[in-house]
Amino acid sequence: MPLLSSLSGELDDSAAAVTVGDRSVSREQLLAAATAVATEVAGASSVAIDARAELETVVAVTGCLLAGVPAVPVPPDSGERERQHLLADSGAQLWLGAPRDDVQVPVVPVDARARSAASLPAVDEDAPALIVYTSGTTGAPKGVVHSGRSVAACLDGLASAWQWTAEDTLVHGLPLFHVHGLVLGVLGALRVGSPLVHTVRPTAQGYAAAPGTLYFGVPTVWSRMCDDATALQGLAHARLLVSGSAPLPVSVFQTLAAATGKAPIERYGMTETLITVSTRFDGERRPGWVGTRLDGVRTRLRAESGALAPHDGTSMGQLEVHGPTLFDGYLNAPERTTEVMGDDGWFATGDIAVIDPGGFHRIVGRESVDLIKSGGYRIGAGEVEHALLVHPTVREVAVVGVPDPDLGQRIVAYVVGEGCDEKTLIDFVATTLSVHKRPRAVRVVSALPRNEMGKVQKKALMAEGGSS
Ligand code: MCA
Ligand code: AMP
Repeated sequence: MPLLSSLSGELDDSAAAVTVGDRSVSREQLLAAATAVATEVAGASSVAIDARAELETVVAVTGCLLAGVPAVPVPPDSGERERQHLLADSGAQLWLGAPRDDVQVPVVPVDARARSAASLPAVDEDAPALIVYTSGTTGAPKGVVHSGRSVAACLDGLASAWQWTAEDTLVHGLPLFHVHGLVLGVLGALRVGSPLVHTVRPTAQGYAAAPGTLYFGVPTVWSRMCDDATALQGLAHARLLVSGSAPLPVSVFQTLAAATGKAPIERYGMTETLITVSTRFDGERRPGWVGTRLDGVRTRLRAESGALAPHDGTSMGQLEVHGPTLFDGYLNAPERTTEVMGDDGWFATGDIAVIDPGGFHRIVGRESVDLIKSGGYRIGAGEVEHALLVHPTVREVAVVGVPDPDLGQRIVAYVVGEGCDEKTLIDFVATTLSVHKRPRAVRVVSALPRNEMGKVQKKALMAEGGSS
């Protein structure tokens, strides 16, 4: 079934289908406004969207999908350098959003009240539909290309695992420029037909005030919720509390379960693979474990020796995944795609996992210390290091993610240089890259710890940073 097949035919105009903050549209209004966007963007090779937490972002993405034009969501907190990279690398021909001084391509304003009934040609479900930028261990963010077919496969797998139907109301406030908030949180609701309430920011108070049945959050959101007894009471009508994008601490799982009577659902995925593993509505929910394969997905473990590791619940290996939810490749970087995609169609996730004989998965950690997960955001250490090295006071730098009870990991930069000022350097990263990529702390040191080969010993820095 085409990705947006549920958004056609006779649509309900009496009920709010999508609410963002205090503004709503019905399904019929969304289709009319998105069709207006589709007619504007038709024929473009790709289109950038200023992906603010606003109704217009939902309309813009839907319009691009209806037109069969790849949508490139741009983080609204991105600094100029990162934004320019996304625009240049994606080759976006239009900018959907408010004009910006640094955006040179033609601007198309998006109006959630616009109405068009133009008939649109059928979309090729195998063609690129979304290009989502995500960080690697080094270099600038890479464009992850997904077709309508991979997105639909993921959403159908989740709907089946969670018994997610049009009777559910989905609540979340996650960013609309990543897979979690945009693909699951917007396209999922549109495909399943459930109303969406987006709280603009994923705060405990916002979630508590929005009566829904299905709530999405990253672990930081659930951990903050657990610190707010009143907010927890607001989840009384929830059917499912879903956590993903980073490991959910066992203590948070247990507090949520005890306070709400509902053990959270955990699911695991990546921008490149979409969601591949999840606990099921009618299945076991085990703290610290992320569940079983979604429909059509296969998984296996690759031991350090290169052989496959057994699924015995204790043997560790790098998790490899195969199935219909996988991306088509990195945009303009076939060599990077080859590094992670084998000829046999298996994708190497870079996550270390164990699988038990019943097919339950536990994510043990990441293979590389250079991919940091902070508040559910994926941040490449190399990208932040590169940004800092441009600053005139910095001579050497090493960026690490140190354990953090709220964010999972927090970004700490160790710098060697002359006249380095912590606040100046943090602000410098925030304005160059994205606000969420700035270090929480900068430690000025006389030298970085290196091994005899001259390589920086990041594990030593992580241990030191975690204890201070
Ligand atoms: C933050 N602040 C700072 C600094 N860092 N101020 C000074 N220096 C810093 N270094 C400010 C912030 O701007 C904010 O200010 C305030 O401090 C609190 O910041 P923070 O602790 O970061 O909280 P937050 O802004 O509320 O963010 C936490 C968050 C956020 C809401 C959980 O991290 C978030 O939205 N995460 C979701 C990421 C996500 O969707 N990932 C999915 C990737 P002020 O309050 O004034 O603004 S997709 C994926 O992973 C796969 C597919 C999957 O499995 O889902
Ligand atoms: P991203 O590309 O932002 O989608 O981040 C993907 C990474 O997030 C994965 O490779 C994992 O390291 C991590 N991740 C996502 N979901 C989970 C989860 N439920 N438990 C542990 N790690 C997770």
